[in-house]
Amino acid sequence: MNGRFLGWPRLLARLSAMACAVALLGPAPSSVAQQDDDGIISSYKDRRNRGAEPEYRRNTAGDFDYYALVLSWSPTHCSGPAGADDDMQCNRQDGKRYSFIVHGLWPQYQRGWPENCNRTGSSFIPEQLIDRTLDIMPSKKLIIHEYRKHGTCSGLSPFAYFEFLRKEFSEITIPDKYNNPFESQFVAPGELVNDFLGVNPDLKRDMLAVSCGGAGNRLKEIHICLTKSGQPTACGGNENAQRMCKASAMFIPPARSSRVGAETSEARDKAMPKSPLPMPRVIPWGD
Ligand code: U2P
Repeated sequence: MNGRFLGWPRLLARLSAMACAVALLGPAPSSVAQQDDDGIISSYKDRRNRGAEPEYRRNTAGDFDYYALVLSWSPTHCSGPAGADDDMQCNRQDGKRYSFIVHGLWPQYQRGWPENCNRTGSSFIPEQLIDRTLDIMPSKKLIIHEYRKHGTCSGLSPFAYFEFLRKEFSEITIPDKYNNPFESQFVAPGELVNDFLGVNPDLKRDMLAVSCGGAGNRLKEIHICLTKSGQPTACGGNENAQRMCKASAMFIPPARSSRVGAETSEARDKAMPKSPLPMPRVIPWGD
């Protein structure tokens, strides 16, 4: 029989089968979540801290998948606008210089992360704990903020969290060329990862991620991923390549004790390797 001439009962049966198929297949392709430019599904991004995890898990102290130990390149922070308000780190009177400092130890879900968790016990950070953490996290405001936002989600007390953070940081060897360099450097993100792998035999390539940004693609941070007990482990979706540094070369400003005399274009020219290939365009920042 020709399909165009179905009897009423068969037509109704076909229509209801089609309705079931639509319900099972879900919404039309036009409403499927789109991948946006930083690599996160946009509908997921909007709810990454609110809805990415099931309700019972969300922002529950101690319930997360891995840690990111985040090391910040202090000279980049100090050469940006935030550095102007941060004399302890960026405008030292005692000549002390910072290179990689600890930004935080972040409990992460495979995608997204918990923050500001409720935990039993006080979240007050005693002054003496702040004072003895300043050598690796040189900002009182940062120490308090990081514990409230991330430390509470570790499930650890302030003492235990900062002790763990210090231990994990001390187990990472910083390659020599990133220890208080006097000169500007241009380094590809992959080269920085190789430098770390070279002096940290327990790390593998997928356990590290590099972020950059701002004028001349400055090195901002590296994430080193750890299990809950502090063993190096593969990073998760938060360190997805799309979200990290995509530049072919990063500008790494030198370590300085004060903002005065921020790197000049001559220093950058000196550091720029001579190559017949086009180099990244460096937009001067404050000189
Ligand atoms: O990226 C902007 C800020 O979001 C928080 N962040 C980012 C990525 C990630 O994987 N986990 C995470 O917590 C950081 O917030 P902060 O600790 O600085 O307040 C990051 O700086």
